[in-house]
Amino acid sequence: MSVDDLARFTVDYREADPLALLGEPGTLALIDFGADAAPGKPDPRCLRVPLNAVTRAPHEHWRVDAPIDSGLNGALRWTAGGGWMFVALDVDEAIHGGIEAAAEHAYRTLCGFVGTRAERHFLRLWNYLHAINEGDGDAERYRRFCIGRAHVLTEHCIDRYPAASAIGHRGPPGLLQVFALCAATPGAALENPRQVSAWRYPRDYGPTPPSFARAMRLPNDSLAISGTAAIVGHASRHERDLAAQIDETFANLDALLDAAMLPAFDVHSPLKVYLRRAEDAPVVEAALARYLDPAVPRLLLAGDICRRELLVEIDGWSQTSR
Ligand code: 3EB
Repeated sequence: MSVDDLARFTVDYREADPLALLGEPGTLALIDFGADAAPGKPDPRCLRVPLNAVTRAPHEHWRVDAPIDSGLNGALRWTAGGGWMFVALDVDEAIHGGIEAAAEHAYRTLCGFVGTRAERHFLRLWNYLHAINEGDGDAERYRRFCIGRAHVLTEHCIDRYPAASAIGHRGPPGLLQVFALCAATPGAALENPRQVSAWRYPRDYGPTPPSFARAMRLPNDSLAISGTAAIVGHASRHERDLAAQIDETFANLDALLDAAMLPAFDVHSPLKVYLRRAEDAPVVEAALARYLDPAVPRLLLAGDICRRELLVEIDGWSQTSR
């Protein structure tokens, strides 16, 4: 498939009734947020992310201008249309014997399935794991997750990493959720000039560096932005200083937009802001009001950042109108 054959793809936060959203033509995915162990809806387009919204809780609506196919493949759910694909998997660590093996299983399942599809290019991945900072040093669960993920990506010879986020949830213990946006044409990864590429982090941060790109230029020219925090070079800055971490995070986001030659975030740039401490919401919202146009859609979620000293992380999209 060539880029010109891809349908329009957009992501929005929507307050509407979920049934109405599912009824809209071209609904590729409908994501809602809540750490209570609500049973997933059987519709493969529906995904419950196990993070509580700190303020309002809209739905995240992925849409393409094309008819949708969907299905279940064991525990894996997928929907596809117009050259785009949503694929998601919830894994129970207890069945696999820990986070590292669960990450391997999740990535092996996803890579195996995606490799059979026309939409075989991973563009953007989300990883939500329980108790991400539990364990000390190289036993920390995030580091074990990185080992399992990297193992499978190496096996599948995926060395051009997609954009990603990895956040700790406080939902069901042992739940590892991984989901992705894929497409029939590849994107172009983009790194942040203020940051060392994550896959080149030195040994201090774990035995296997994290496998992700700072951002991915989608084939429709939108930018998928990875989880971005107060990391400069490879080092965390402003330990436990919320206001300074937010400033540094926006310096990183600005540098990324500059590198992508994109203007400031606007109404088409839905952002997620992950807060380690939900009670920081008022301070964070005030800071967001200083940095962002009021039209920028933002969703504050309670979640843990993969380094203990970090209090806030932001990911999101800068979308063209295509
Ligand atoms: C960082 O910059 C913060 O392991 O997939 C951000 C985005 C982070 C993605 C991942 C981790 C991941 O290193 C953490």
